[in-house]
Amino acid sequence: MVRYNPQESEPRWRKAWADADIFRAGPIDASDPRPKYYILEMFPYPSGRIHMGHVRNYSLGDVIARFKRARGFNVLHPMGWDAFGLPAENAAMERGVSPRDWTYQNIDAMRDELKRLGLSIDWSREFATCDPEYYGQQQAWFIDLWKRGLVYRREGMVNWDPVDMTVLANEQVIDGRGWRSGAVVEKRKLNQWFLRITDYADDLLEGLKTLDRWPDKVRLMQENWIGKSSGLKMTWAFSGAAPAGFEGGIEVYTTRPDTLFGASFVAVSADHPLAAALAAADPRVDAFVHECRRGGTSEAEIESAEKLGWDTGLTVTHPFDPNWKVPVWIANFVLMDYGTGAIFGCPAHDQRDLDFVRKYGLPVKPVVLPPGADPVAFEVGKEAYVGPGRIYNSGFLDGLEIEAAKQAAIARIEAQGHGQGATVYRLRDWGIARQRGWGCPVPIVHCPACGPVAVPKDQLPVRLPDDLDFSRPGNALARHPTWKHTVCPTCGTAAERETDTLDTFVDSSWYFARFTAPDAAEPIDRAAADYWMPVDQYIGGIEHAVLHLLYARFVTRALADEGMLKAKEPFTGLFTQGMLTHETYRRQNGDWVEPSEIEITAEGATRRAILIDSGEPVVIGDTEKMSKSKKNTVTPSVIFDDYGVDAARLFVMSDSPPDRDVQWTTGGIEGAWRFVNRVWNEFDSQPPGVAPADTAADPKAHELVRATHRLTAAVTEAIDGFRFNSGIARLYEFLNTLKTLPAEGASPAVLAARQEALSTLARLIAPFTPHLAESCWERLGETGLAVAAPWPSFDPALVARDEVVLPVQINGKRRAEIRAPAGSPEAEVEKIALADEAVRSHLEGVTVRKVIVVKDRIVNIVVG
Ligand code: ANZ
Ligand code: ZN
Repeated sequence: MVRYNPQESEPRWRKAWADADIFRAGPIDASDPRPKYYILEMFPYPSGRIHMGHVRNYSLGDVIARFKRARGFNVLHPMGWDAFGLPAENAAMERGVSPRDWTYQNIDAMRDELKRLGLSIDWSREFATCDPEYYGQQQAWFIDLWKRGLVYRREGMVNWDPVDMTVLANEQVIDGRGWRSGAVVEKRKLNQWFLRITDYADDLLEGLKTLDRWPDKVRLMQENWIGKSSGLKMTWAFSGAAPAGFEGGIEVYTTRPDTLFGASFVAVSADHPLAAALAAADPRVDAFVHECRRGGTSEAEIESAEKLGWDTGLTVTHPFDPNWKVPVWIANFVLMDYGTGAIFGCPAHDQRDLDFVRKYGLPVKPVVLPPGADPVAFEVGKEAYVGPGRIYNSGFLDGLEIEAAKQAAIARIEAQGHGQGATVYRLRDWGIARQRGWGCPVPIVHCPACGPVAVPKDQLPVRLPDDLDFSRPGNALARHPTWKHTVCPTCGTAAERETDTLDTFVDSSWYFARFTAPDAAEPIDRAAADYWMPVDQYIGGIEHAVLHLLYARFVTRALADEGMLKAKEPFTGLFTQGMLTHETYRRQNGDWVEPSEIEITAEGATRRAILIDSGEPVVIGDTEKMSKSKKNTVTPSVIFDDYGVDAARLFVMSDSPPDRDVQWTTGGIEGAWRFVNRVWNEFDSQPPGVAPADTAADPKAHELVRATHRLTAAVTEAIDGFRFNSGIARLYEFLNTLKTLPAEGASPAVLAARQEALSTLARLIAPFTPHLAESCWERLGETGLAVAAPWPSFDPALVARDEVVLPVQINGKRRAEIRAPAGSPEAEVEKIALADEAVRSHLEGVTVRKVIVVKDRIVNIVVG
C-alpha cells in the first residue's frame, strides 16, 4: 500500500484554488443562466482558535457549497466575524491589551485555521462587525428605524451590580450574583433603547408557517417565544375609596375568565404604578418593593424565586357579585411587562397562585370539576387542577365546558363595560442597548434643547475612540474624558453623545444581507440583496433557535419595509447541526485531564487508562459535549498535522447524521485516515491511459458500471437530503466493490469500467475530502476538479435493479404473472403477489393456507 501524503498535497491544492479564485461568487449578471444558491453558516465569534465544533459546522456548509457549485449553481458562500462583545473586554481587563488588537489578532489566527480547512469560501467578502465600515452602516439603518418609530427609549429594568457599580448583561449574572464581584444583583430602572419587535409579533408568527425547510422544533420554540394568547383585559373597581390616581380601578389580564368565580385575590407587580404610589406613602411598602427587586431580570429567575406578597389592605369588588370584596396584594411573581402587570389569582387552577395562597393563608375555591369527579368531595391539595372539566360553584357559568365558559364570561364583562376580549403576546420589545465600551455606538446625541437627535448620516460612522480604558469594570465609553462631548447637529449647542452601545445580536441580525454587497455605500445594495437573498441554506447551532434567529427575521422585515430589500424571511432553509462529544478523564484527585495526556491500556469491559507521564490510573468518565472546563477537547491543528484536513472533515461527517451529536474517538479518525489511503491506492494502482472499451459485453465490467451509477444516485440523494453520513457509508461500500476488481490483471473492459468508476468517485468525494479528490483527479490525468468538473450524472436505467417475471400458481394452476426486482426477499414477493389484481380475483371467498416463494422463479399459493 502506498501512503497518501496530505502534508504535501493539501497546501498545494489550497494554493491552486486561491490562485484560480474559483470560490468568488459570480457577479449579478442577467445573462448568467445559472440559478443562485446562497449557503451560510453562522459566523464565528473570534475567540482565538477554532475548535472541532467549527470544523464540523463549516465542513457541513462546505459540502453543500461544493456540491451546488458542481451542479451548476452560482454559489455565494461568505465568511465574517461576529466581533463585538464581552470576551474582548474581559481579555482587555485581565491582560491590559486593547479589545480591538485582541479581536483582530484572533481573527487573523482563526482565518488561517479556517483557510487550512480548505473551505470553498469567497474571502473577498469578509468583514468583521467591529469594522467601522460595517457598524457605520448599522448606525445608518438604526437612524432610519428610529425615524420610523421602531426604535424608542423608555425606562427598562437592568441587572445592576452594586459592588462593581455597573450594569451586567444577563449572561454575567450567575445564580443571582455578579460574575466578578459575587454581589447579589439588583434590578434597576434605567433609560433603555428598544426595538419595537412586538409590532411584528403576528407577522413573525404567521411567517413561521412558510418555513417548511426549518426544523419543526425551532419553529415551535419561536412560536412559544412569541407566545400569542387570547383572553380578557378587565378592570376591578375599588370597593372603598380608591387611592389617588387609581379611581378607574385595576386592570388585569387573564386567559382564564372561566375561573372568575374562583378568584381569591388581585395582585399587582412590584413595579406597577399602584405599588409605586403605595411605596411613596409607606416605607414598609417601599422596603417590600425593594426586596422584590433582588435577583436577576430573566423570566427563569423570576419563576423560580420564592413567592413574596404584601397585603395592601385595599379591596376590589368582584364583577359578578357586588357584595364580594377581593383583597389587593403586591406580588413578586407578577411581571410588569406582560399583559397589564396585574392579575386576579385563582389558586385552585393555577400553581403559582396556589403556592402564593398556601403561604399567605388565602382561600382556595375550585370552580372546574374534573370529568367524573364528585362535586362535593373534590378538593385541591398541593397541586392546582389545570385539566379539562365543567364549571361549578360559579353562578351563571355552572355546567359549561371551559371554552364555552370563557366566552360567556367575556360576553358578560363586555356587556357590563368592565373589559374586553384581548390578544396578548409574551414577546417583549427588544432591549438593544448595553452599557459597554466594545460595541457599536448608538448614533444619537442628547441635546439639552432638542432632546435626542440622530447623528446626520454624512457624519457616520460614529467611531469608537482608540484609547478606551478597559482596566476597570463598567462602561469604558461613558467614562472616556472627551469622546461624548460634541455639539447638537440641529441647533449647535453643546451636547453629549449617547454612550450606550448596541447588543451584539443587532450586529448579527443583518450581516447575511450585507454579505451580498459588503462594500456598498448603503447598508444594503438593493439589487445584490434581491438577487442573493434569502439565504437558501443556513447552518448553525440549536442554541440560536430563538434569539438570533428571531431577531434576524424581525430586522429583515423591518429593513424590507424600509425598502432596502425584498425578502422578508432571511433564511428559507435552516439546519441545526449536532455537537461534538468526547469521553472525559479525571485524575484520582478529581482534576480533569486532556485526552492527549492519557493512554488507554485495556479495551472492552475492563477498559482502563493511565496518565502517560506518571502511569497514574485515570478515571474514565461519561462522554460529554467537548468543553474547555472538562478538558475533553481535541485540537484541530494537531489532528490536521497527524491525519490531514480531509480525514478530519470526513470523520466529523461520517459517524452520525449531521443533526446528531458525533463522538470523537481515536478509532474514528483512524478509520477515516484508512479510508483516505484506500481511496488513494485505488487511483494509484490504475494504469495511465486506459482506453474506453465496450463494458456492456463483459458481465463484471457491466456490474461495476451499474454499481457506479447506483453510487452516484445514492450520494446525490444523500447530500440533497442532508444525510451526509449515509452518503459516506455508500462510498465506503463502493471501495469494497472496487477492491474485488483490481486493476492488476483486469480485462480491458474491466479497466475501462474502473476508469469510469474512479472518475466518478473523485467527483463524489470532492465535497467531503476536496484535497484528496483533486489528487485523485490529477492521477487520472485530469486537471482542476473544483475549477471545472461537473457533478457526475447517472442513468436511471442502470440504477434500477433488473426486474424478473414470476408466474403465480394457485393450487397448482397458473393464474397470473407478477414483476418484482431481481433478488427481492420472499416476504416482499409474497406481498406483491397478494396485492395483484388477477391474483386477488382468484382468492375471493377462499382462505389462503400457504404461500411458497421460490426466489426469482415462481410463487405458489395454496388455498382451501
Ligand atoms: C386568572 C387565572 C386563573 C389565570 C387560572 C391562569 C389560571 P399565559 O397563558 O402564559 O399567557 N398573568 C397575567 N399577566 C401576568 C403577569 N404580568 N405576570 C404574571 N402572571 C400573569 O398566562 C396568562 C395567565 O398568567 C393569566 O391568566 C394570569 O393568570 C397570569 F386558573 O388569570 B390567569
Ligand atoms: Zn439641539
